[in-house]
Amino acid sequence: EYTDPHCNGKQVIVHLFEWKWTDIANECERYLSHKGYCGVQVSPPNEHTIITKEYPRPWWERYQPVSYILHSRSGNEAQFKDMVQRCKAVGVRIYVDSVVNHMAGMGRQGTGTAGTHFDSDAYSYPTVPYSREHFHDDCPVNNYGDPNNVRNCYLVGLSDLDQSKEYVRNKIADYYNHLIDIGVAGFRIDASKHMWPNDLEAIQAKTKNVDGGGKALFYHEVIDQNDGAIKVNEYYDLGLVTEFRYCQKIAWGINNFGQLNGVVDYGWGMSKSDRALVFVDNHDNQRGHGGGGNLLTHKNPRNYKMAVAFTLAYNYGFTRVMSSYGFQSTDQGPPHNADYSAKDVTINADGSCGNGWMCEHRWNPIGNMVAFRNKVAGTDLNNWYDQGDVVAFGRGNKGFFAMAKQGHAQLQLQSGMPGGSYCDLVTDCKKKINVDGSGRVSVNIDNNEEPIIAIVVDVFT
Ligand code: AAO
Repeated sequence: EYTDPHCNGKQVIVHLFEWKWTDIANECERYLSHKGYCGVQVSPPNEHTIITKEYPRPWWERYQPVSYILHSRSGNEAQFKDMVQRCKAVGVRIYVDSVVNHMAGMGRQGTGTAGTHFDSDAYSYPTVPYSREHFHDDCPVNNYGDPNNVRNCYLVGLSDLDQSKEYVRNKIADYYNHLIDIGVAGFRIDASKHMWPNDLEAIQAKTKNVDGGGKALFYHEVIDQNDGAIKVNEYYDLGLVTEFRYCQKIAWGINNFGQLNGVVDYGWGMSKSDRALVFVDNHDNQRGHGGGGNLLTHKNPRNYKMAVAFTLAYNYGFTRVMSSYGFQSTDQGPPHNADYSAKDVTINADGSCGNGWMCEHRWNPIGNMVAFRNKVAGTDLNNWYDQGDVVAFGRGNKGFFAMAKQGHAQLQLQSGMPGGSYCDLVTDCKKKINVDGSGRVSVNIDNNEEPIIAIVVDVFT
């Protein structure tokens, strides 16, 4: 695992995609801090375009910056500051999805969510300010085999900033430092693949230390599926890298348990564990927007729960859990009010969410596995077992995990754990599991929607 030094050993962040700042602050206090989540990846907080042309207020309007003013669909600067402080007060960090490769799409102009003006064809962003000399020439990214094309041209027509310019580096670093001053712990770097590592290194060098000392956590979005010129290891010195191949491997593995042993074998060139940001799906590929292939998402809940629970129990990478909203159209923005502001996240009596929010991060096989991953961090994988549709393994002498696609009665296995009666995390402790003095465990896995069991030290009945 990669242990972000600011997370006190906690191992999991959650992407609360398109949530408003007020709802995130509430979720930190009422749920995330109790479950041991390290932090939240929030949607881009900077001023962005207001798009109605192709679709009424698509989610992707937030990936077209107009300025670095902290006023977006999720709220204003005061609400953002309140969220950061309230989450931090309960030990939950905020990681900002930062869009610094580009500004708005060519052919767009008008005012952004903070009411400031822009005109992309004129390269006019007066609020930053950026003008023509701060952008690359307008060529399309159309050859992923050529690093110069990928990094010096326009991704899907988005006006491409030239981060080799000291002025541009300073503007981006100022944005990062403003957020660090507010108390943010790190950043997702959007479209990192489209920026030169040495430019990114120069920008990161200009950032302040975060509270608690040391640099912010930077994790870079680099889609590397072994089919382009740009490789994840080019970014290893800059922080973590998103490992998109894992999304496909875990989907295949859940469809064929025999493939789960050594699921991250390095034959696929996957990021080494201490640099990998690992996830089952993300906001793009859950809707076919990049990093494709056959994937598991909340739309296939039984297999998705097994995939995420396995990912949190396994010993690879620093993990990010996706938290979505229901959608029919792949362009559809968050559940919204008449003015297209995101609807409040409501919490039902059973702990699930209402108003169209999916809240996968609250499902027992996911939310309760965060404590498992935190407790077993640093331990090895042992007692691996996979026969037919059953997979099980231990983590040091701290934890034991098993899943069975058709359920399984009377499974006798070695857990590696001390004897005792343990709470099954997946049933939120309704099921107790005994480990005898020699570490043997006898489990019955029900053939239901969550055919999984997980036990961990310090969580006893
Ligand atoms: C919107 C409109 C556009 C319009 C544009 C500007 O959709 O028609 O031209 O505005 O006006 C998001 C949306 C975009 C949206 C954009 C701006 O997805 O549709 O454009 O906001 O509003 C590449 C990048 C990667 C990027 C991904 C979407 O490398 O960084 O495209 N992701 C991030 C964000 C994303 C956001 C942006 C970047 C822009 O997460 O939400 O876009 O800020 C290959 C390459 C990948 C490449 C994909 C693109 O992947 O390797 O690098 O990602 O193609 O589809 C297999 C292959 C794999 C391949 C994949 C394709 O898996 O193995 O190599 O298939 O799915």
